[in-house]
Amino acid sequence: MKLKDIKSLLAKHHQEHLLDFWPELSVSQQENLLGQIEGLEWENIDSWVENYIKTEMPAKLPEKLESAPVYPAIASDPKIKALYEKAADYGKKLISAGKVAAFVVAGGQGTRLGFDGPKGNFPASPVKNKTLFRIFAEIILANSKKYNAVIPWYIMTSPLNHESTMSSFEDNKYFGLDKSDVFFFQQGTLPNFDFQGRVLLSAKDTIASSPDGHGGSLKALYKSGAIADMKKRGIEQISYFQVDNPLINIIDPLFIGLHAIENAQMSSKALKKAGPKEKVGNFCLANGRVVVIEYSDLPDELAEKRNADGSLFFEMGSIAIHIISRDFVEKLNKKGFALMLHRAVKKIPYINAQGNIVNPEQPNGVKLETFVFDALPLAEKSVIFETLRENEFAPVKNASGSDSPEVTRRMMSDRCKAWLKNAGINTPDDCVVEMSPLFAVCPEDVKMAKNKLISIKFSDKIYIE
Ligand code: UD2
Repeated sequence: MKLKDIKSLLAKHHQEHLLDFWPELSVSQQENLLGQIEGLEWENIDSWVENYIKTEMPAKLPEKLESAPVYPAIASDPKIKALYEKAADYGKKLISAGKVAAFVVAGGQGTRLGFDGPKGNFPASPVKNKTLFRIFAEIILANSKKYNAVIPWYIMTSPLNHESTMSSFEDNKYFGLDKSDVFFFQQGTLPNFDFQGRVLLSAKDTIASSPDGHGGSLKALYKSGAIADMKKRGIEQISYFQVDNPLINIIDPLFIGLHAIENAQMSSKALKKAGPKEKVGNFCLANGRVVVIEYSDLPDELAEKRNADGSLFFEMGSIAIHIISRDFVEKLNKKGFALMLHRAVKKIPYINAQGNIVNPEQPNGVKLETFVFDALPLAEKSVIFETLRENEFAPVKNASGSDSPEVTRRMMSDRCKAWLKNAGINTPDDCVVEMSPLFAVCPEDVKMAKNKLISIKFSDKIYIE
């Protein structure tokens, strides 16, 4: 585009200030800025400004929200039991046939934890201080060995941490994985705005922007060639998880099989919320489709609503674990789709009219992002499968208190102890246990290896490998 055309485009959308420092820029800086301006979604900017930036639109809730049907964690009904057996067998077949990939979204900033660098580098395990990335890599490696199949791992980063994430894999020799089975790609970004709807500059030649949320993964998977790579490898199902949860069972045959048998396009794991306002999304049903309403968007009266037996009406929380069919992602992208935007008011460093960098002490603008669970209602079929918190959810989010490293480490150790107990081995209360995923990824693995455990003397800290 010529400069003249750019100027009229900016004028049309009230963003002329983006060229305020034009005369001061070098030719390469000018080119850089023009490229960024051309890359903005101009067809959407005015509606974003009207609908998300200038005013805080209350979240639009569907008119009628019902609670969503959930497959229970523990099957007591014989029919469900039989279905679970069939599903687990089918899941194992898919994994063994190399049809399942792992996918972690790791593009977030992790500001709450106060950890410098990619969150995946956070040392999370209770005895060996293994990083989150190492734990996930070992879970994937262990399952590849168990099922004698390649399980490729797709890792979404963002411009904030792409290089540093790649280097931590390089520096650690891919944590034992085959480099050719690890695929990195970056998510997209969205511009940041001030409250008047003006796109902010973070430098005289740079538009302030931030990652477009984990919902951006559905487009980035396609754009990056990850979906094409999966297709080439024969991958049918994608196991989606977040970078903060080391208790994740990345390759769960039962969940994978249930999703596939039910012909679902996008399925979710859920757990019973710790209380009406736990900070997780709420599974609901609207117009026959599964939707997740984020905790902050669910009005108190609905969050507190109870069934006759006293249980919460919306009792199932989303823990951001999904199986997504490759085909679903491909179709969405081929026909075109847009997830709704969510607005976050933030302190955003910017260049003021005098050309100085300002680090605001109060929120001064809006960041926009999309959430992956907003794709659930786009799926014709979606399975929700309950899991138990102690088995599968111990995210590292805050430096202290709930969802802190301390809680995560305790839960990791407690799960190992529960698996040992299940195999008939009791451990002292004050003993901290860590198991290498290469030793066990599920209680049955521990039972099978029981002979190796008999001679272990449990001291205050023990690592089983
Ligand atoms: C998320 C869910 C919440 C619940 C909880 C479980 C949202 C809005 N809420 O809360 O319902 O399931 O997790 O732990 O998602 N990420 C990216 N790119 C981005 C933004 C995030 O890759 O642009 C990744 C990030 O690296 C992390 C994950 O998404 O792996 C979750 O991000 P978060 O920490 O912002 O989500 P949180 O804890 O608010």
